[in-house]
Amino acid sequence: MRTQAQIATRPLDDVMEGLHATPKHLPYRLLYDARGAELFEKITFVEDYYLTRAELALLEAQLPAIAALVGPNARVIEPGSGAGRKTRMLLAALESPATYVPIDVAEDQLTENATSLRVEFPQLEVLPVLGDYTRPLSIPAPTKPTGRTLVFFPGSTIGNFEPEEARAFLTKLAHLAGPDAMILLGADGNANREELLRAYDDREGVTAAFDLNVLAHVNTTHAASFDLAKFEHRAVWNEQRSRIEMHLVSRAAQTVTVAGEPISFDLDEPIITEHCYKHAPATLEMILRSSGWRVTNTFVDPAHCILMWPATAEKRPTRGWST
Ligand code: AVI
Repeated sequence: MRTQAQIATRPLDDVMEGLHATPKHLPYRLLYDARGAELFEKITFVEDYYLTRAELALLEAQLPAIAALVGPNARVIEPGSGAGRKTRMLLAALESPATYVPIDVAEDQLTENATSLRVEFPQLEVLPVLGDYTRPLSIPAPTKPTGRTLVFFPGSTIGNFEPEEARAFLTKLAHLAGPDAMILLGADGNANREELLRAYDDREGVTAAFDLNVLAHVNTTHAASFDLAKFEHRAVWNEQRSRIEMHLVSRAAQTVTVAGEPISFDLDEPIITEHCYKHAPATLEMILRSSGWRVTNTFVDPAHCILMWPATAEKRPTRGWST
């Protein structure tokens, strides 16, 4: 009989590979299990996590301009749709949006969100896709004609990718979305160490709970023996790479079993669980351009350096995802 750990083949490989590496790391997507998705949603309301608040305000201010660029009957595709607060604002501002395709790994949230959007926007066709948007996916075709396709990718999630991965992902989105499509990309360009450390290690402890939950997740899915009390969440500003990192630091020299294998930790040894690049605006704009997107505008919140870019796709053949 196969064990639970053997069944989870791909994540197990990622986990073991990461835990044997130096420094140790875990794939960041593991943070977003059902509990993690809930905790992340809670983070977006935390006072110290300025990103969501600032982006919501920027989006609200720029929505009329965005709606004018997108035009009527749009098909909106949103990788990593989450709870959909920004989506609702966008859909309400667009002129008769036709189709909405949310893509997410959190099944309960995806289903609940789709159900409530169908009630809130009765004319909108909602076509949820359950899956990891960094992997090849099939996007359902709309059943009625639509106007422009808009890929909505706010929330600084692009910062969670390595720069080369970000380029590959944005290129894939350009292929998927087609020649006349648009993207609305939101990212945080803040490089203020103090603000970032506070945002990623908030005083309410929500980010710490979110980070530690990854160990509980690995305990269940990979038959591991992490004692959460023996690890501590830490936010670290990596100035050289211009990124904020989340570390889980071992409070003791200890050995943990993961899928039957012993993994040793020194006192103070970290596991890197997530990083978010805080690219300078010009850097991210260059990544967008080299991924097949023509930047049309840049909207900025100068107080926190939150940016949104509407950009238009250039024509390329489809690769990676299909419709
Ligand atoms: C989803 N992502 C953009 C968040 C970020 O800011 O990197 C995840 C997060 N991690 C800790 N707090 C928020």
